[in-house]
Amino acid sequence: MSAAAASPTFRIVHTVCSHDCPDSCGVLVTVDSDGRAIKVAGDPKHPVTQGFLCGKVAKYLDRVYAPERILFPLRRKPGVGKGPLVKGREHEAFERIGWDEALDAIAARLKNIADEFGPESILPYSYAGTIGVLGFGSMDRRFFHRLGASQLDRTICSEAGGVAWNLVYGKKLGTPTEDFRLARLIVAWGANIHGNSVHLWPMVEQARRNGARLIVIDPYRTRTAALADWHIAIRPGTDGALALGMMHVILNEGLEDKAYIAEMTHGLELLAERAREYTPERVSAWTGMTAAEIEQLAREYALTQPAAIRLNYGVQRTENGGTTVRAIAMLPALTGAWKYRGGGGQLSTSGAFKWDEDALRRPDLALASPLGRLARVVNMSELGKALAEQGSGVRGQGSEAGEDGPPVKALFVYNSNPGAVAPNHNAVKRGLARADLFTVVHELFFTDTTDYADYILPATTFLEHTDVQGAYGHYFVQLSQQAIDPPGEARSNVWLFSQLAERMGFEEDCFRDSEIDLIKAALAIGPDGHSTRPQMEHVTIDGLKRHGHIPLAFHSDPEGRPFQPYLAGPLATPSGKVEFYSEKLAAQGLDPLPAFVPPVESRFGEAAQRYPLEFLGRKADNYMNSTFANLDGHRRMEMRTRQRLEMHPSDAAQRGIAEGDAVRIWNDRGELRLTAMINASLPAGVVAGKLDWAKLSAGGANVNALTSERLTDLGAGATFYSTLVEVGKEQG
Ligand SMILES: Nc1nc2c(c(=O)[nH]1)N[C@H]1C(S)=C(S)[C@@H](COP(=O)(O)OP(=O)(O)OC[C@H]3O[C@@H](n4cnc5c(=O)[nH]c(N)nc54)[C@H](O)[C@@H]3O)O[C@H]1N2
Ligand SMILES: Nc1nc2c(c(=O)[nH]1)N[C@H]1C(S)=C(S)[C@@H](COP(=O)(O)OP(=O)(O)OC[C@H]3O[C@@H](n4cnc5c(=O)[nH]c(N)nc54)[C@H](O)[C@@H]3O)O[C@H]1N2
Ligand code: SF4
Ligand SMILES: [Mo]
Repeated sequence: MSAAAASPTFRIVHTVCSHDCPDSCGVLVTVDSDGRAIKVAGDPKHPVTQGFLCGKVAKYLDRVYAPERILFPLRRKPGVGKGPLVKGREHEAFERIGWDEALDAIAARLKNIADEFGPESILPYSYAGTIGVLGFGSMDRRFFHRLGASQLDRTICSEAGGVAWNLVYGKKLGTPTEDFRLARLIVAWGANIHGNSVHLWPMVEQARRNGARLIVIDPYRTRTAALADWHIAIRPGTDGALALGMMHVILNEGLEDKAYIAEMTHGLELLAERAREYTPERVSAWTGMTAAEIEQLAREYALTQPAAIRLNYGVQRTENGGTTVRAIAMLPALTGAWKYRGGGGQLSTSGAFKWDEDALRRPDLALASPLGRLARVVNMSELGKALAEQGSGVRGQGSEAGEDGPPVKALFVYNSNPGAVAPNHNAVKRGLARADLFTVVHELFFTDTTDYADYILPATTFLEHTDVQGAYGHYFVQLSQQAIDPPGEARSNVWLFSQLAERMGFEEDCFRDSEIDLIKAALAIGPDGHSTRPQMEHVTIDGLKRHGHIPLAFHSDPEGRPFQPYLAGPLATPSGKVEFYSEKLAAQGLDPLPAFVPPVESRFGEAAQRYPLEFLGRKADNYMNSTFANLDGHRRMEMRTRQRLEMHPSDAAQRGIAEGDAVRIWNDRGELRLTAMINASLPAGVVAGKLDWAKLSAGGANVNALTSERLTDLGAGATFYSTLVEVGKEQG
């Protein structure tokens, strides 16, 4: 790279990987004199990126310059029905049109639909195709607020865990990623570090070189689990019981940190009374661990400091996921692990980034919409219900009118591939196939979702637009600068919604804001050029341009003190303390203390009589949810387990299934066809498959054909990992 930097014919541009990953890597893009990106590399100066990229993004130019990228606006040809298209031949269903024609036609159609059915009949659907602050939610939110479109409750990923963590600590902060290297014990609790946030791994390795142990709690033997000192293959959805069992042992044996508890926490006596119910013997019957193992884990956790728990979002994708995260989050407060640098825990660091969201998203524009108020809210994890035929299904909550509001008549998808990632795929598919539903999709590739679009608009990669970004796995603000021109007529999310606003006749100046204007709004840049947001007062646009990344203020304490969250109060909870007991939950009529309630869709539920196997439709190590799954190079890296159903030898034997057999997996919601792969490291009764594109899978269905729209106990999130199925050998 230094040779390239020295050469006048190359430029190196600082960008930020905007995929939905905790690591938010600084990415240096080398651009040649023709304006073509020729290399991507991890920023060696970024303390978390440390100069390397994950396997997915190391091959990023395969995605940027993929021959199958969508380069022009497209319109469905008259008479061509909506539904799965053959990969590589999607073009045949669409005709190329110009941007002007596309924008005019879409604006006109949205106006008609708003007039006839009310603007709430328009549903934006977006998630984390990009987690850049602008790309994720800025001009788009302004546009939909002003229009009066339904609001989307973005619950599909992290809501249960986020709500739970905030109930305990008030804010999503955690042990700095760099400090994990100082831990003596690391517990990866439903967190696939090696696959999903690989930049934590070097810290884990360094800690282990200094004698730390790594314990992984995951029903599936991930790469992380295979490398652990102790892999606990817990039964899905039973982690809450384990956390309560650990509390039982810790309190029983007096291993709690009385000083930290007295100074920093609220409700220990009540929690202790609750924890008494969770004897190791009871917890053993749920989790599949022995009572001795539960005791050993509790003792090792409480007696080793610094001890750090890496949670991430795996455990909260179960019906009881909110309470589970709440219970686990209490452990470092019980043992005082926060007091030791390198100890504590991390679910997410996102609470540290206080962007000026009101300035960026302008919810006040809803007052200028035909509704004159904020629109109703529709839960994205219930898309199937929201798109059900008129007169049925969930229509949404939160409308001031107190009614459900109109059926969804238009769906505007960007930053997401609901045709692959949303739960209850068959219900979603039925909705998307409705002839009366007007669907626009802003995308880079022909996905499971674009197959149902009336219009497809070409979108950009993070190399092709400017953005600013925080992270949910570190504490650095970063500027992502546009490195190359977008190919063809691809355009960014900001550009698209600014243009659409103009066609709709929205006259507010804010719709003409440039990317830099929006970045200034997000940072609330003051008259002296500095951000006025907490912990970002030292951040300037020039500084970002110069350095690429800037640590948040508390992370780089001027007196050199390392950042340790929850060391001193008051916290942002109602009591100002770490809350073992939550008056807030009590006021909502909910259990103020954590308790273990087995998921309905688990071996402990009634449905297990018909569907006795617990199914985990997991993420792929070499894709990003459904992103990259269409690229040959990435698919090759997934070869070993792609289109496989992994099952325990005893479950296979009971069904006469052998390695390599074609199997059918089904429940009331759908079915799936995969190839059996025997895996003795899974708990008996648990089977596992992987998220892929439906249209690239046998039978045109992916794992979400089996998952349900049931919601989590807190946060109304998706419950991908609470799914029961039966499996049989394919005949003939
Ligand atoms: N390579 C890659 N990286 C990614 C992603 C990707 O798809 N691929 N996705 C990104 C996104 S969107 C997110 S949210 C993060 C998420 O990162 P993680 O939080 O790590 O999320 P998951 O992979 O969903 O779940 C982690 C692990 O939880 C396990 N698990 C499932 N049920 C249970 C349970 O009941 N108890 C316990 N203890 N474990 C359980 C799964 O087997 C899985 O290995 O990763 C991001 N990074
Ligand atoms: N069975 C099962 N289902 C799951 C999960 C699971 O573990 N198992 N994980 C869940 C989780 S944690 C999450 S976060 C969701 C993720 O769901 P999504 O957020 O939908 O994630 P992706 O599958 O990555 O799809 C993002 C899409 O956005 C597009 N995109 C990228 N950048 C841009 C851009 O700048 N503009 C526009 N307009 N589009 C862009 C990409 O090409 C891609 O097709 O999936 C959930 N679904
Ligand atoms: S996906 Fe994650 S690990 Fe990979 S480059 Fe992007 S931020 Fe880094
Ligand atoms: Mo996610």
